[in-house]
Formats: sequence, C-alpha cells, structure tokens
Amino acid sequence: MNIRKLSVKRTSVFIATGAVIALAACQSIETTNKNARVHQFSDAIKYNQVGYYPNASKIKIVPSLKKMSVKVIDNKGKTVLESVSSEPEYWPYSGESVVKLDLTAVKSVGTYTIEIDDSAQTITFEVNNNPYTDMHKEGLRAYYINRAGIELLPKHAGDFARPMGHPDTEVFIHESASSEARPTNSVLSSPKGWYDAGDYNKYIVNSGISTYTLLLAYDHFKELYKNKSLNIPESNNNIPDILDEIAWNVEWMSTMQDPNDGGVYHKLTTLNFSPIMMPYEGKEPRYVVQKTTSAALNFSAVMAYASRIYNDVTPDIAKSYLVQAIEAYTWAIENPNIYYQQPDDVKTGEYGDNDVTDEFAWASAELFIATSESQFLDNFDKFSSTPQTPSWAQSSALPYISLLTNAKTMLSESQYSQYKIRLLNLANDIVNQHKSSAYAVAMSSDDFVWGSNGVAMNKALVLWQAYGLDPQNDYKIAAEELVNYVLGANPTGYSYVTGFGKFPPKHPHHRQSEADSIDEPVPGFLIGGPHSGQQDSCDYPSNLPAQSFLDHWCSYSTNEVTINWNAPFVYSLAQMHDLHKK
Ligand code: G3I
Ligand code: 9MR
Repeated sequence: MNIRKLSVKRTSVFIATGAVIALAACQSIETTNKNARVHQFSDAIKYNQVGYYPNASKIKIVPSLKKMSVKVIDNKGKTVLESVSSEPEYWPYSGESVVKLDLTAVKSVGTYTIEIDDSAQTITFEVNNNPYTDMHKEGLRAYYINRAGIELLPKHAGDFARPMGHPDTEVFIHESASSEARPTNSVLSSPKGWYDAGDYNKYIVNSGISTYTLLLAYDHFKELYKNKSLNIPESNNNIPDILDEIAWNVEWMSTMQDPNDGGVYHKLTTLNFSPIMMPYEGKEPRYVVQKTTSAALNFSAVMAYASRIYNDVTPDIAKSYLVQAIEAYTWAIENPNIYYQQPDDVKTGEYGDNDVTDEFAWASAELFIATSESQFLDNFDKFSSTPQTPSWAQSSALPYISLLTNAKTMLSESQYSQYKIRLLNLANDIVNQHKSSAYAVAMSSDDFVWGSNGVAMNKALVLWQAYGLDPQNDYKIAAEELVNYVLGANPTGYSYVTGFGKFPPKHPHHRQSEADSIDEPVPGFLIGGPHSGQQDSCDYPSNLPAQSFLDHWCSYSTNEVTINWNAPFVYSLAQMHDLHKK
C-alpha cells in the first residue's frame, strides 16, 4: 500500500442535522490517514450542485417537519419567485421528514439564492444553457483514462498521464477455460479494453452493457457526437471521438472469443485484486477464465450492434463483428446453461448470472436488427419477458429499447405497439415511484444495491426512451429528477460525480486516483452510491439505504467507479443536451 499517498489524501467527516458522525477509516488505512482534513456539509438544502437547464425540472429538498415558504433572489437582489413548499413527508430510505421546493419556474439563465423562512439557510444554484458540457466530456474521457494497454500522454491526459498498463499481449488460459485447442496455460493476446472500474480487470458482461449503452448514446445523438472532441489519441481521424473510444473496448471484446468454437471467456483477470498501485505497476499474470453462456450472449448482442454502427466507419471490421456475434450466439444455443462459477484460485469480480433468458432475448433482437432474419425475431419473442431496469445482470429491457428506437421500420404495427406498451409500463412504474417519493426521486427499496447510482441512471435511461416514444412531461421530469439526485439532491449532500458540484467525492475506490500523485481523483466518474449492504469492512455513518455511503477508499461497495454506471449517466447528459439545445 502506498502510505505516502494515503497520508496526503483526505478523508471526510460528515456533519448532518447537527449530529457529528465521525467516519472511521477501515483498519488498513486508519494508521496512515493522519492528515485527514475535515469536510463539513453546511447545506441542508439538497439540490443539483452542478446546475440546471432553463427548462429542466428543479425540485429541491429540505429536511423539515413543517411546510416552508421560500424566496428565490437573483444576483441583482431581485426576488424572482416566492413560493411555498409541499407538505412534509417522511422518506424511509433516509429516515428524514422533508419538503419539496419546486423551483422549475425559474427559467432565466443566472445564479440564484434561495431564502427559506425563519431559517438561516441559503444556497445558490445555477441556471445555465450548457450546464453539463464539461461534465459530459469528462464522463466520456474517464473511459480513456481507464484504457488498458496504452500509455496516456500528457497532451491527452494532462496531469493524469501515465505509462502503459497491462498490455495483455500474453494472457494465460485458466484451467477453467481449458480446451483441446487451447489447453491450460497456453497463451493468447487480448489487448486494449477498459479497466472495469477501480480494479484493473476486464469482464465481458459488464463491458458489454457499458459498450451497448454508449453505442446507444451515439446512435440516438449522432449530431451531438459528430463533432464532440474528447482530446484522445484518435481525435484527428475522421471518426467521431466517441466511436474511437468505444472501439478501444470493442476491439478488446473481439479477442475474448475462442475462434475454435465461438465461446466467449467470461473475464480477463489477475487471480487476486491488486493492491493500490498505478496500472503500469501491475505485473501479475493475467488469465482468461471460463467460457459462459451469459458472456457469449452479451458479446453476441454487443458485437451485432457494433457491426451496424461501425459499418459506417470501418466496414470490414464491422463485418467480422457480425460473424463473431453469430458464432457466439450459436455457441450459446448449444451451451444454454453454462453459468459462471468462480474457481477457487480466482478472487476477482464474478459478474455471475444464473438466468440468461434475458440475454438470449437481447442477443436475438440485436441479431434480428443486424441481419433482418426473422428467426431471430421469433427467438426474441420466445425469450423476451417483462422489461426491468437494466443492469449488468438484467438485460430484459435492452432489446425492447433497440427494437423500438433503432428498428421501428422492421416491425409490424402490432409488434411495435405491443413492445411499446411493455416498455412504457416499466417507465410508468418508474414515474409512479417518482410521484410517490418524498424526495421526488424514483428510487425504491430494491434499488439501493451495490451501484444504486447506476440503478438511478438506468431508470433515467428507460424514462428517456419512453419520452422519445410518447413525449409525456412526466417521463422527462422523473428522469431529470434522477439526474438532480445524483448531482446532489440526495440525503448525503454529495454530488456523486468526481470533479463536479460543490461536494463531490474525493476518495473514490479507483486505484489510479488513489495511487497517482494528484490530490484530486480522475474527474467525470459517477460513484456507486449508497446502500445498506455495507459489503466491505468500513464504518458507515448510517445504516439507512440512502445514507449509507462513505467517501473513502475503503468503501468499495459505495464509492467505487465503474464503466457500467458511467454509461447511462453519459446517456442522460447527451439526452438532456439534445432536449434543451437552442
Ligand atoms: O441478487 C441479489 C438479490 O436477490 C438481493 O435481493 C440483493 C440484496 O442485496 O442482492 C443481490 O445480489 C447482489 C448483486 O450485486 C446484484 O445486485 C449482491 O448482494 C452484491 O454483492 C452484488 O454486487 C456486485 C459486486 O460487484 C460484488 O460482486 C455489484 O453488482 C457489481 O457492480 C460489483 O462489480 C464489481 C466487480 O465485481 C469488480 N470490479 C468492480 C465492480 C464494481 O464494484
Ligand atoms: O478493490 C476491489 C474492488 O475493485 C472490487 O469491486 C471489490 C469487489 O469485490 O473488491 C475490492 O477488493 C477488496 C477485496 O474484495 C477484499 N479485500 C479488500 C480489497 C480492497 O481493498
């Protein structure tokens, strides 16, 4: 462990509603963290700390036992709005009684102060035509910083420049993945790709949904991405930067298929999680582990989608992606229930999933869209189920999204309307959760899991699709309030995105951020978010689901960053840009 670095990093102490809750660091860090700087939240008003589009929903939350009146004052001292809050309501996930201040009517660009009756509380908030431009760029550049197998040069990475980590040109076949053609310890090359998260391993299933979601963002917002420069090494080719960034991962994924049978390895990993260190310090052997049905189907879906998108820019490569997608699908049909089983000597992330019906439906739909062959749509109908909020393990909504938004003309009217009703039903459930929430946020008890902020953003993703299919304001408001939630309108008062907002996390569980010599973490990462599972050894300030969060390296179950949580966040930023552009 890099003690020098830990001792200069800060830990947070959270002061909420008068009660001081000291957050003890986990054992291994306590002794090194002597210079901890106290970080206090004085703002009890919970609001989006990054800013609002003029026409976006702007609900603020104030812990209170009674209704309040509020004044909104512009920077010339003029009162632009006088209003009253909602009645107080109890939010069980944070144990607070709160009122809502709906300031959506404040639509002129500017900086405003809120004054609340008989309370000394004031906050300022921003209304801006482009509140998220930088955050959107950094949200995508975070993928570049998490690239395996490439040196990051100062001209692209600035202070985050670093030597190449994990070339992965010599990767071993783990015993669990052994076959006649590729026996245990034989070697393959599987370079590039994104590190999954705060760790340095690469997992197909999680890579797959991340890649799909970013491809979807490009597909739905091509005009925006056509000229959006990310300042990455490929920025000067004639391909949109977002596609260059995604290609880095798709190219890696393509190496994870065994060409001898079409099966796909579940992950490429060291046997254990590494200590805190920079990527280039990782010298442990890397293995591909077990072929699984979930990896094959996830791979098949994503490669089929990639074959369509990259057909416009690199058609030969795109064709080979489709061949790979079909081979993986064929393997999965022949091996329909090979579930991931972590071998005894492997300790890294599992991403295990014992129900792959949803992945069958997803791959079937993507192959139908890519090939126009009706047998795949028949298979989609056979495997599809009621859509649920997407996650790495749950892809049931993704084929509906793809079919409805990318392939409308390939469907009959009755298919289209039937699929649409199913997806809208999910969105309607989410809207109802939003409406009945004291916090004006569509988060329910099931949502506070490891990666709850990813759940929030995937709910927003579903709502945006519904809004596109049926432009009801309720979908837009519920989605925007989920964005407001992760940017600060939440009980902890953190903006959950590194580098953005007044109180962003400073100590994400991200090895590069922790091991480099830079005080600030890599910006643009959405951290996992609170949940009461507390599946690590840290001391949390609260056991309540929406409060159980710790801005500390120790807390990998609430404060890690991942490629799959960032992707739907990026999607929302693209969607909001599109919606609010002048
Ligand atoms: O499926 C059960 C559900 O039935 C139950 O109601 C619920 C209650 O907690 O738990 C559900 O399982 C959880 C599962 O995620 C699905 O949400 C597990 O408890 C929980 O431990 C599991 O967390 C996963 C975590 O790895 C541990 O395996 C996260 O989803 C996943 O995002 C995270 O991924 C890690 C990688 O392994 C390694 N790289 C970093 C990445 C992010 O932390
Ligand atoms: O650092 C690891 C993180 O990237 C993973 O998401 C997490 C999931 O299991 O595990 C972390 O590693 C921890 C390990 O599981 C247990 N010992 C402490 C490690 C973190 O310091």
